[in-house]
Amino acid sequence: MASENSDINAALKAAGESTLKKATRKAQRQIDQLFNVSLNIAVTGESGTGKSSFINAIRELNSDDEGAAKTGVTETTTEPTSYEHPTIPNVILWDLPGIGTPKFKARTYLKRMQFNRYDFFIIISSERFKENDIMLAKEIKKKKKLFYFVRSKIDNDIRAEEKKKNFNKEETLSQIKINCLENLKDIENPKVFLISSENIKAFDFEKLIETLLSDLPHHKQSALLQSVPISSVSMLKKKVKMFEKAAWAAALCSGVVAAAPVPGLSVACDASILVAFFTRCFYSFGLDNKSLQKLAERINKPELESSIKSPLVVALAAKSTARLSVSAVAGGAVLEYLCSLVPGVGNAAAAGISFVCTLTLLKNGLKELENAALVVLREAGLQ
Ligand SMILES: Nc1nc2c(ncn2[C@@H]2O[C@H](COP(=O)(O)OP(=O)(O)OP(=O)(O)O)[C@@H](O)[C@H]2O)c(=O)[nH]1
Ligand SMILES: [Mg+2]
Repeated sequence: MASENSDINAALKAAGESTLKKATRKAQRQIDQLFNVSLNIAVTGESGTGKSSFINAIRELNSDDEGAAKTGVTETTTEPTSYEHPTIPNVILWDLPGIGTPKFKARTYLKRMQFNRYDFFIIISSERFKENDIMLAKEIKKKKKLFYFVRSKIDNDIRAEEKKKNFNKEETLSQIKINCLENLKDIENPKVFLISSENIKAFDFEKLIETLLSDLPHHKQSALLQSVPISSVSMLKKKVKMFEKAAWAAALCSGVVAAAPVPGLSVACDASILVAFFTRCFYSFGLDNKSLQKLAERINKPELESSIKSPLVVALAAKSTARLSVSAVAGGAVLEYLCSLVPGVGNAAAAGISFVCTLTLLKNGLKELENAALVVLREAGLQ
């Protein structure tokens, strides 16, 4: 009984709540947010500026991959097209048609695009920002929505400048940014990011994500963070921290404080939550087969996948759920392996183990996935 109580106390402490009922509710809310909060990203700008390419790059798809946005073709659609993130389906990128002629009022445009459904707008230009971009930004501001300017195709600028004598990359980038800011002087504190969709992880990509993370409401931050490509160790650490913070909630939701049944505790909550939790980490860290194969091709290291020795990665890959949900059927191999991470737990008895044990199991598993992702980053030269 004493150990049962100390287990409940540990759960209450982790939740910062006074009763198990409140703690469980909080945990359920947190897990629901982690898995299901929607994030709608609007990408707009003139034709040919690289909207579709940017969307594909964020989704880590090549333009000829299945489900990728078509690039290099002038699209005639006047409607927004939505693209679900391939592994984090609650994140949707919207490819908006260009604003068109200056006569076409920004206000009408936003109304037609149903501006209210977007969490923020990315306004892309591949040269100077023009009147349309500025009008649009002003109108978005009036609607109290967030907007960011992306100056695209930076790789092209660098390539062109590289040929010149006295080329200095930082100076070139700084000059491009100064020019953008000059174009946007009618906008108060414009946020401008220099991006290449050919090499999404370079230039200002990380700054863009950091800015978004600091501007977005808390519950939206985790959707963004889960879905973005990992460009550095510090980005990976941010992802790890997010999952670490949610681990107590996953432990509690898995119903491990079963010794003291809680009225209102959802019966749907069981060990499959643990598998769903790790499956999210697995995709978010880019450890799934598709992501690894793509990266292996890009960096020309066909042996990349075999450099990952983690049994947890192997077990999660074998489960190979194309889609995941909280109700995902618990993968036996995954659970069995997870249990082996905590001494004394034995084989797949996850449903019967304590809160403290489950939390340890989650943290150990998370550490293993982090280490696997670090190997990938090192192989990709992104350390
Ligand atoms: N080098 C380089 N080329 C890019 C980049 N982004 C886009 N492009 C190229 O620019 C062309 C236009 O890109 P899209 O992504 O189709 O542009 P879009 O804004 O979607 O164009 P519309 O759909 O017609 O409005 C394509 O040939 C892309 O390959 C980039 O960051 N670097
Ligand atoms: Mg397009």
